[in-house]
Amino acid sequence: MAAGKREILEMLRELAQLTLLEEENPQSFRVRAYESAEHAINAQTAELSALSLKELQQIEGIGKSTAEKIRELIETDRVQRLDELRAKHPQSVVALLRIQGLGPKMLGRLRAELGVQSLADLRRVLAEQRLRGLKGFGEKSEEKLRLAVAKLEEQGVLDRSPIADALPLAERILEELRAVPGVSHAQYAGSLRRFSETIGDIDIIVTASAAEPVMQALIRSSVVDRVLAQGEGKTSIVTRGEVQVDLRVVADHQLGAALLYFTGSKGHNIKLRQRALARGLTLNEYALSELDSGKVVASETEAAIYAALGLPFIPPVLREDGGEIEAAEAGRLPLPLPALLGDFHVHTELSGDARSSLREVVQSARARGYRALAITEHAEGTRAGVGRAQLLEQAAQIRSLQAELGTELRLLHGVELNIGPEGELDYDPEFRAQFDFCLASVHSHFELERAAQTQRIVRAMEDPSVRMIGHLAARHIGSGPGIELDLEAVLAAAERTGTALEINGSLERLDLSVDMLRVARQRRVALILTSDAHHEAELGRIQFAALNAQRAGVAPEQVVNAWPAPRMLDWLAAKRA
Ligand code: DGT
Ligand code: CA
Ligand code: CA
Ligand code: ZN
Repeated sequence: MAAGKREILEMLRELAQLTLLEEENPQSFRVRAYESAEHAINAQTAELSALSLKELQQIEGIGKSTAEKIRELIETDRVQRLDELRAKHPQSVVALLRIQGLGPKMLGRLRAELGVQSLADLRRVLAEQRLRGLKGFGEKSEEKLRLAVAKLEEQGVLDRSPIADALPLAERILEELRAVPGVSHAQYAGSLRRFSETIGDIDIIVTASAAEPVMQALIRSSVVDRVLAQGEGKTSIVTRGEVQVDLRVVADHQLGAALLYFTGSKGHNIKLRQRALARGLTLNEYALSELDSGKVVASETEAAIYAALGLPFIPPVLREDGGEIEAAEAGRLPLPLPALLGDFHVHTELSGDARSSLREVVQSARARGYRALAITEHAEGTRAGVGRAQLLEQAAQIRSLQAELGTELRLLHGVELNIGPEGELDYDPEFRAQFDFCLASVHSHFELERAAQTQRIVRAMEDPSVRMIGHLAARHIGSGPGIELDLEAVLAAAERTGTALEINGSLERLDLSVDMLRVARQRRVALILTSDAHHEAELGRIQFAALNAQRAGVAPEQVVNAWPAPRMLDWLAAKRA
């Protein structure tokens, strides 16, 4: 099968990453070229395999050498340059780029001078204190790196995949498996379906008329590095990115039981089995059956199995240690959020790192049925930030768009301010006061200590322009552990100042985290779900924020964009307390 858009995008992404390692220079011209080609290809709607070398080069953002590689991929299904780079930079090295403060340059030196080729090697040279002996390194930089590794270890993410990597990978494999003749259903289970932040391995359940072709399709997938195990109706592989995938193929009538079993969690399963036994039933991955006769009571859907156990359907995101079963029995399961009516953290192409036009973003918001939308570019303090003149121009554009739209969708001209180390904000108070909606977020100085971090956030909340704090912990799941905070003090300040806290739906962030939300839901603090979209198609990420809120048991009453439109619009229009 000829390479399509997805394969081309993957190739460009991998080329950018490996070239970064090769050249050891974050400013590399070639890395930039691959990244801009990725954006250019992403925006294409034409059938790419039909484009000639010349036509590819005519696309803005694609140069000759990149166009050649795209044709090479289309024609031969591989790219020589990529194979060379893969041979020189194994996945175990690429994975080290996740460590905060370990850039391509430093990594290059660790490899050349200390032979570091994997996380295990890095741990060893840190333990042996060998970094401090290198020219230009000292005890301090060694200590910093040790801390970064320890923090990731503490989060338990070093040998797990961040959900931002695992989810798209799983979706892609599902798409390939759904195309296999005879497949009636394909879905992921396990920790991914429970929406865990990090994923040990990906579990996939498929129903099909025959198992063999499905297992063959997985083994032949271009994501596969090696096959780990094969058995009757099950196959495990490891991807080139070192992620394990467990596939099980079952019959249609077993789908519910298989999904229930392999979604887990283990604690949830154990409690369910005990409950079954107490009713003279037995539950396994094939069915819920009568203990004595073996007669099947339910197996086709999860809902039927729960019902036979005297329970309502328990959403996967709530299946944890078993406490949710008692809650379900008592009718105390958290309610799902109603339809969301607005998004208050969205970038357009004016921000240096975003790609859709204002009109495209607005169109997408209308299609989602939103009643309010805040456009919030990065403020001038970040690299991708926007200056005053451009923001004023945008304000005028938004006003005229609003006139076209009428009252169907309320547009807010907003901005995402940066919180400086002392809580200082971009522009000046008068300029900030002109915006309809300001959020403020931490994008730098992650290393400050807890008291200073708490202080800077509280200061930002005290500014009269700030309505919401963006991604409070400022973490990147799997790479940046985020800032230390006195959460209670921050929540108290949020209550006192009436500042809302964001639940950021970007899979890299999911911030506030579930753990923080469980504390925040005890307080009178307003929460706002956002997509932090950098492309119109990313507005849908707000659903990930909703899953996080649901996991934490956040009540709809606490969520501004889950309120009825008039109440939400009133809150937006209100002057700060
Ligand atoms: P992970 O992969 O570490 O992120 O977490 P899970 O929950 O996906 O765990 P995994 O892949 O080992 O197993 C998937 C599900 O299968 C798990 O959530 C529950 C079920 N399961 C696996 N092994 C056992 C077991 O020994 N006992 C029970 N009751 N359930 C199991
Ligand atoms: Ca798993
Ligand atoms: Ca598994
Ligand atoms: Zn943002």
